[in-house]
Amino acid sequence: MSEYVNKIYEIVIEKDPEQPEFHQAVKEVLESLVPALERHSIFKKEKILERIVEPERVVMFRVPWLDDNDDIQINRGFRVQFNSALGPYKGGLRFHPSVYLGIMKFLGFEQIFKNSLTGLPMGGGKGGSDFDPKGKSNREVMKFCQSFMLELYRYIGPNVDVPAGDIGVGSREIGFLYGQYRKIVNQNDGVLTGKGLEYGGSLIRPEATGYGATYFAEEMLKIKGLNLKGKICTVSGSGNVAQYIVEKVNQFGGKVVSLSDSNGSIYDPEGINGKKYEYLLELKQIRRGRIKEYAEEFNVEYRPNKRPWDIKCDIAFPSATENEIEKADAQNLVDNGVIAVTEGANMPTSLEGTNIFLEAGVAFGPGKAANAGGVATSGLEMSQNAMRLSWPREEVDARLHEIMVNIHNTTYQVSKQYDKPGNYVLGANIAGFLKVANAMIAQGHW
Ligand code: NDP
Ligand code: 2IT
Repeated sequence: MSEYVNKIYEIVIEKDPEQPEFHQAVKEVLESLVPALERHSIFKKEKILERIVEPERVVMFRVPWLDDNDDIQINRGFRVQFNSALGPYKGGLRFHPSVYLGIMKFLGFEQIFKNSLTGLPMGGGKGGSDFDPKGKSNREVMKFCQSFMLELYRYIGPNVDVPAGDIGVGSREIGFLYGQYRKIVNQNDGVLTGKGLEYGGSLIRPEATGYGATYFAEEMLKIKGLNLKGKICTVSGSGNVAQYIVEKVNQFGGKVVSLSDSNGSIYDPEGINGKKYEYLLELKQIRRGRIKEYAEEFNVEYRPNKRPWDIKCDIAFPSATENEIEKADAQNLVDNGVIAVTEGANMPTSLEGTNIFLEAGVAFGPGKAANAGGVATSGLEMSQNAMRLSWPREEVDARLHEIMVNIHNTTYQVSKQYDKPGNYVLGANIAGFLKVANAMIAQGHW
């Protein structure tokens, strides 16, 4: 069976040789699926792998906008509608200069299995642009979002495709995008998630990815007879996901000692909490400043161009971007006695890094399981919009918690069924895949 899987992988590389991030995401999933394909011969016969690695549809478009000097700027926009077997395409929009088709496809591919794991009826998709919001005025960001939506609106809809945020797309951008969508279609149908509370957003959606990743970490620790209390945690990134991991880890009695951005990291051995945490939220959410300012304000170590992975910790939460834990970083973490690694970001660990964690017996929560709380709560936002009501904070949080516990238990059970107890990579890939594959078979060849 592994020969068959290798053949599929070679075809993927041959078709799009310039998309290494997509190859990496496919490789990880395919390798995990080998034992499942041996148990279920129908998937090969139905050519599920050949079908699942090919997006159902890819839209690429020009995004022209006027900057503050009245110069015309041109960016490229994308929406990859990867798989709709389980429901409307669902997944975030990323605005970052590194965005190209290969990044969009890796994220869309991951999203298929992640959304499947949530148990909610959502297919997988992803979109975005190579636009860089950094250093742009509010007005420029609005102009860009309006132009982006002027094209995207044709391809989305509450029963078709429901985008949300990701890197560079937060509540400000979702507001501008939704305002433009409504203006064009004259419908208040909630087509984006992550909306503001005043116009159809859900309580807890901003916090959901970070809270969910922390709930997932707590469940992995529980299996080992441990919990987060008193644990030293390193977190990378300092955006939406990282911020709410810090809050939840503090609530569970752990201590977060690092954060980072694309310029460097900070090390605060006393923990990022209390007034320092409030400062962080203001710095990042309102002033849009750099993490270096935290180090200056509180007189802690700033480490230019350095990731946090050489800092001794019990739990690591990579929550910035893909491949931020490479082989040497993973080895550092293991050598320093890390117990668990929970991926807040999408594919932050390289394949070599992942193997180092798995071989060392580290509890390793892959992104498609550990960070699924964000999209799950987006699913809850869709439900509330459809019913035209809003649930209280406690109710959304309780549902999020229940979903994360279920994802943990499902992935753990599947890892046991396949004789690799505690291998959450295998568990998440097989569990996520089986549901999608069965739904594809049931709906015929298309
Ligand atoms: P934000 O834009 O809010 O924050 C991103 C953070 O990561 C910033 O601190 C940013 O630093 C840093 N970062 C981004 N790119 C790089 C890079 N190339 N190198 C180093 N640091 C980088 O995004 P989110 O917090 O929403 O997303 C973080 C990760 O979580 C992404 O992988 C995303 O796909 C994933 N994710 C997000 C979900 C969500 O609901 N938002 C849900 C599930 C996963 P800087 O400011 O310098 O760019
Ligand atoms: O990667 C992700 O799961 C997200 N960026 C969130 C997607 C969503 O639709 O909420």
